[in-house]
Amino acid sequence: MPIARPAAPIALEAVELRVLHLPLVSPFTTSFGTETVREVIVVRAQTAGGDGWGEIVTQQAPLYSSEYTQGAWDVAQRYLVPALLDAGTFAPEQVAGLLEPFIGHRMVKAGLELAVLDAALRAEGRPLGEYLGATVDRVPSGVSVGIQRSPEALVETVGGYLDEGYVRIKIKIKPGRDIADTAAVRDAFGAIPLQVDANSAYTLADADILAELDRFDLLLIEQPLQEDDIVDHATLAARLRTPVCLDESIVSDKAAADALALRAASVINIKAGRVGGYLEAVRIHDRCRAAGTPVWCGGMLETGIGRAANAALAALPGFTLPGDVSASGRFYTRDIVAEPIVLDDGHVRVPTGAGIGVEIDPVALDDATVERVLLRR
Ligand code: OSB
Ligand code: MG
Repeated sequence: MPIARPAAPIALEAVELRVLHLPLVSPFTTSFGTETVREVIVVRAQTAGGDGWGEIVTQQAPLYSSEYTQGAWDVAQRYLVPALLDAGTFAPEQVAGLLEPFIGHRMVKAGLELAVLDAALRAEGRPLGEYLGATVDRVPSGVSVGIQRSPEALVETVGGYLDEGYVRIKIKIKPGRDIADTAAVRDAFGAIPLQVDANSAYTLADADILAELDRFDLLLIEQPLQEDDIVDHATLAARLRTPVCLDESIVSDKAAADALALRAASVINIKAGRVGGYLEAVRIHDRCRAAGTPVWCGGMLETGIGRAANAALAALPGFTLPGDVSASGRFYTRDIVAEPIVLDDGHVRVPTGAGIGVEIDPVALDDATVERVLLRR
C-alpha cells in the first residue's frame, strides 16, 4: 500500500554532513574487494521542529555501484542540499521531486530524504515503521558472510553466526570461490536457509558453473551478472533452477518493473539507498507484492541509523524472505546510536520510538567523524 498518511511539512534550516570512519569487527570481502573500515556519510537535517538523521550508504570506492563517498560528499554540498535549503518548507514526500532534476546519486538522495523524514516523524511522534506500513513488530534476521580465506574458514565463520541465532545465511561468491564454498556450508550445516551473492562477478559464459549451484537448493542467487545485464539475467534465469534475485540492477521502481516484465528476476533485494529512498523502496515493495514476487531487505553495512530504518522497511508484508538486517555487532564494536540493533531469538525488533526510533550517541558520533560541514539557508 502507498503511504497511508503523509507526514507534515518541515522547515529546513540547515543540513550537517559528516564523513565517518567506523572500523569493522572483521574484514568484509566480496567479489569486488575488501573493506576493513566503513566510510559512510551521516546527515543531520536541522528543522524548526527539531533534528532528523539519515545515512548516505556510499562506499569509499565505486566498486558496488558508480556512487562513492567523496563523490557523494561533493554532489550533496554542491547541488542536492542547496536544492532542499532553497525549497525551505516542504513535506518528506516532496524530497524526491525536488532532487529529481539531478541525475543519479540515489544513495545521496536516499540519505537526505531519510533525514527529512526522520525530522518530520519525530516532530509528529510517529514511528517510521508505522508510517511506511509495517505489519509486524520484529523481523527475521539474516547475515551476509564475506569470502573467507578458505572453505574451512567459511564453515567456522558461518557456524558462529548460526550459534548467534541468525536464521538465514548468505555467502559471497566469485569465480573460483563458488561451488566448493557452497558445498562446504551445505555439508557442514545441512538444510539451513542459504543463499549466495555474486555481486556481478560472472558473465553468461559462466552459465554452466552457475547451474552447478542448482544442486544445493539455495533460496536464490543474487546478482550473478552486471548491473545493466537485464536481458542476460533473463536468459540465465531460464537456465537455472535456483531463483535469480537482482540487487545492483534494481536502481528504481521502473527498473524493477522492467526486470519483472522481462523475467530477469523472480526475487528482488530492496535497498533504500540503491533506489533513492525509503519511499521508492515502498513502491517497489508494493509492485512486487501485487505481482506475487518475493522481496527482502538488503543492507549496506549501515550504522544504527540506516539499520533501524531497514528494520522498519523489512516489516512490510511483502518482505517474505529474511533480509540482511543483522545486529549492529555483526559489523561494529561501537555503533553511533545509543540503542544498538541487537539479535533476539534470530530477530531484530522494529523500533517503536518516533522517526527512526533510535537516538544518536553524540560521543560515538564525534569519535568516528573525520570530516564535517554545516550548510545553512
Ligand atoms: O551486495 O548485498 C550486497 C554490502 C555492501 C555492498 C553490497 C552488499 C553488501 C552486503 C552486506 O552483502 C549486507 C549487510 O549490510 O549486511
Ligand atoms: Mg548483493
